[in-house]
Amino acid sequence: MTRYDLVIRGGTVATAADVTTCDIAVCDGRIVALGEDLGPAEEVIDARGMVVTPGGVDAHCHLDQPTSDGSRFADDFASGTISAAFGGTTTVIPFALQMRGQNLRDVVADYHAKAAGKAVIDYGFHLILSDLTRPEIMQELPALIAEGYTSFKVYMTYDDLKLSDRDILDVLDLARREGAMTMIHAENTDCIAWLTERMLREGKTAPLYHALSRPAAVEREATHRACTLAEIVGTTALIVHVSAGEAIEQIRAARARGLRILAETCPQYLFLTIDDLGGPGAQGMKCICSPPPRDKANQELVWRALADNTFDILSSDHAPFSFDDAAGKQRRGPDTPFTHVPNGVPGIETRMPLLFSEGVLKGRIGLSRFVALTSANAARIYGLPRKGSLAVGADADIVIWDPEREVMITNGRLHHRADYTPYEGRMVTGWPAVVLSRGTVVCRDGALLARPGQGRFQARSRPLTPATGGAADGYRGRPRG
Ligand code: DUC
Ligand code: ZN
Ligand code: ZN
Repeated sequence: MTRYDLVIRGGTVATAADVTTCDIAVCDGRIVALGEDLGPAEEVIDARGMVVTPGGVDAHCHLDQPTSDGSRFADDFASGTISAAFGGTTTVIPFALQMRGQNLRDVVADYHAKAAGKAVIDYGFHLILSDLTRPEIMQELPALIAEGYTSFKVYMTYDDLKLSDRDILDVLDLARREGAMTMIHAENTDCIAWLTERMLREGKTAPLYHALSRPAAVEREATHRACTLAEIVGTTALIVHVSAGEAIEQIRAARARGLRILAETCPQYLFLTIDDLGGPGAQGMKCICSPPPRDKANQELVWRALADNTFDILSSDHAPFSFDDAAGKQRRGPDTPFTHVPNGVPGIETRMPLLFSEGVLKGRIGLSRFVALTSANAARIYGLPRKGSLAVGADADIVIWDPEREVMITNGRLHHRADYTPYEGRMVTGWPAVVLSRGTVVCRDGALLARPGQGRFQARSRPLTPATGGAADGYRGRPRG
């Protein structure tokens, strides 16, 4: 009789396809059986009364990313991945940022050095392409894609990152030829610059004006343009951090025209609103991110699009800057104009618990949809076939949730290095009790059991369609000819 390394017994086991009650057996870091009364095993975890899901895949987060304005991201690959793990995420795909003038080989080498010896969970890298002026940049991309960097992000705004539409067409075309995925940050840069200048002339520098300088129309126009560029090239693209109903409409309209546009949203668009930017004194800076949180009506539209399969992925866009820090939000003190406040909110640890509590337990989405949004779809879209699933052969990246645990989110209980959470004081129900990465317990009941360096780089394959809203598995029948 097989003796397993581990059996997780009797949990409510949820995948993107279904929910059932069974045991899960693990050997050598992989799932080897699902069924009833599995055993014997070296270790048994009693999961009766618990919910068991694949470990989360956070496909949009910023760790140890260089900046060009003297601000500093609070998390490196140690604190960022520890925080992710405590929140149920077992794979992260942060960005390897190309600073202008850098060649991509150097970028990738830098990020491997940042992550190796630090990450407690598995990781891959998306490339941020900010400079295509030298022909070598585009020439080195096919080899990098073949080596497992199968996705890249392009920006339509930010002076030090943005590409022209023409450059984005080139990137999309290369992605089409090579089978890679392009992620697009869709905001109209000239509109933002024009509105910002007008606000500064009028002395409007408080955090709230950050949101007013980037209204939904700015995102709507850029989303339309991003879809159009993908249409012209005849390829797919993924619109990241969608925040507004008007942008959601563009995505639906593009799909109705037959385009394969994928879409991501983030907790800040489900749980924060523009009112959070208008808080007292400097507090509103804590919620400055781009695109900005919108009003209540837009928040509701984002929830609906999450439930009706418009969104494929929920990522954190974890971009942690401390509040009380000269290299963080208040770079020029409490009156720092919004134009000098680094953009981003921390959220790598709260992403899954917030959606579990307010999405699943409040009946807005089902458990399978939760799995699709937080792990399965990202695993397929970004080429991680062993992640995001509880099938035989998958990596044993598993979260055992205590679905009844009531937790007040406070910064003190989180593990990122930012000095605040935008969700301070919020009550949630359900929290990860045990988190496993490739069969090894990373966190159990609030204790970290992993050592830095345990996480492995994941060379990613080419994208597949998401588990919901398309052919899920890439199976095309028996190979012919
Ligand atoms: N917006 C981004 O595009 N990236 C990081 C954080 C943010 O708010
Ligand atoms: Zn972005
Ligand atoms: Zn981002």
